[in-house]
Amino acid sequence: GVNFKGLLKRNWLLIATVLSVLLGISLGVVVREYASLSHLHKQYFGFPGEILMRMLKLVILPLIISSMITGVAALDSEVSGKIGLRAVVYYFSTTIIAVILGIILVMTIKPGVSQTAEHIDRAGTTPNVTTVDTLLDLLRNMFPENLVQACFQQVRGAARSSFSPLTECFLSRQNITKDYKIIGTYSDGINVLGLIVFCVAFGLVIGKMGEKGRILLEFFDALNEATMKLVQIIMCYMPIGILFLIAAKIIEVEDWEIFRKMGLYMVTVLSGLAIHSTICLPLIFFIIVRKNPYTFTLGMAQALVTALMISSSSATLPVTFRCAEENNRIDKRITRFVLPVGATINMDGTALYEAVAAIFIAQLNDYTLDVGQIVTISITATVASIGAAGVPNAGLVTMVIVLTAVGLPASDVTLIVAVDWLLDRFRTMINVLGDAYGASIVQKLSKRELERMDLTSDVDVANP
Ligand code: DAS
Repeated sequence: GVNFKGLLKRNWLLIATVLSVLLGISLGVVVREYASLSHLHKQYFGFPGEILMRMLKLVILPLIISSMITGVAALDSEVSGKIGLRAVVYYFSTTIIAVILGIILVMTIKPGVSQTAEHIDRAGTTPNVTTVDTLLDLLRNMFPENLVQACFQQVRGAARSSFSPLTECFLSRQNITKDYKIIGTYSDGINVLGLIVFCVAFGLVIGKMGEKGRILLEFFDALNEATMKLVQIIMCYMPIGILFLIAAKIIEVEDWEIFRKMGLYMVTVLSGLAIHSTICLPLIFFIIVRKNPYTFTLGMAQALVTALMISSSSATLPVTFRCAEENNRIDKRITRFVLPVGATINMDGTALYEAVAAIFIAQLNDYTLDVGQIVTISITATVASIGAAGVPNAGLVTMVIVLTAVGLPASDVTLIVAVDWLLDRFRTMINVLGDAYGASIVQKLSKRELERMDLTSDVDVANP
């Protein structure tokens, strides 16, 4: 028979988290109905959740640095090159599949055809961001000019001047500070992409240094272990944080009516995400890894719930690590290398969402798209998803690129802002799931290299 006690013991955190989500929702509904809280009190109410977010964000920096450096240094440069290439191929192909799926769905369901844009409020003016700008920005971010600065929020003049009144308005509505960088991969003030590029280079060099490099490697390895221990402690606080996070959100939302108006659009996005995560990704996983994909998804449950609650791939990263390594037993040499990169550039959910939203807006405007424009949408949606940081609502902001590329009024992102807080959660969840599947697939494809390394290396730093 099933050992219920054992099951309960092993999954207590997951069970507690799911319960706290349900409890949080009910608490939110009750407080909303029976108590009228002032703005200040609403803020106090969300405070325990705020602390959770702060703790998760806190560990991002040491986690990314230590895991990337040890991840790369533990492999030899030839092997890490191969693994990196495999990861990138996986990221690209799954993102494109997600985009195509989104396009097919939005063209069949046609959520925007029955209603016109006039029915939904619009405001703002057209900003001016081109695909080239985005790509250049992405490259610039890869090469930070100052390592310390890359760990802080940093806004470059050039990018700043391309902010439009709309983006400004959007940012203030989302309570994002005015200086927040729109395009690129800044995640809560950390230039994640820049750090990743630096750590890869640094790790490669350390790996080649032999005995002398060993001290550094052991240092970062210890840092990594210590950080993961901290994560374990933070996770114990998670149920409480999440309870108040979701309750506060429910109390705060002003316009529930909009969900009825935007129903079909939301159904399109959500069914796309559902199909991608329950059919497309599992199929690819099964073909390559030959294991039950749903057991794998279940192993990621804690990370998925976290992503759903906090809408940020970067802040979920610590939990993603734990689930991938502890529950799904993915090799640390792979996760350390593949997960941080995935959380930054691999966003299937975001790409799908961007394609659907762009075509939805075209439909609202009675704007017929030709084949060339649809291809443009698929390419720019992919670029926009790579460029989006792993923070809440990032995908909505990079939407502007997709819209301007096909000549739609970029200000029309305001049409979909109101429901974004909900869609954001779900697409972030799919982003995280895609990263995890990716790590497992890359591990399977790199089996031979990993086995060869096990034979040759005397002491295994990654898996002591
Ligand atoms: N919420 C972001 C993430 O962390 C991306 C997005 O806004 O689409 O994955």
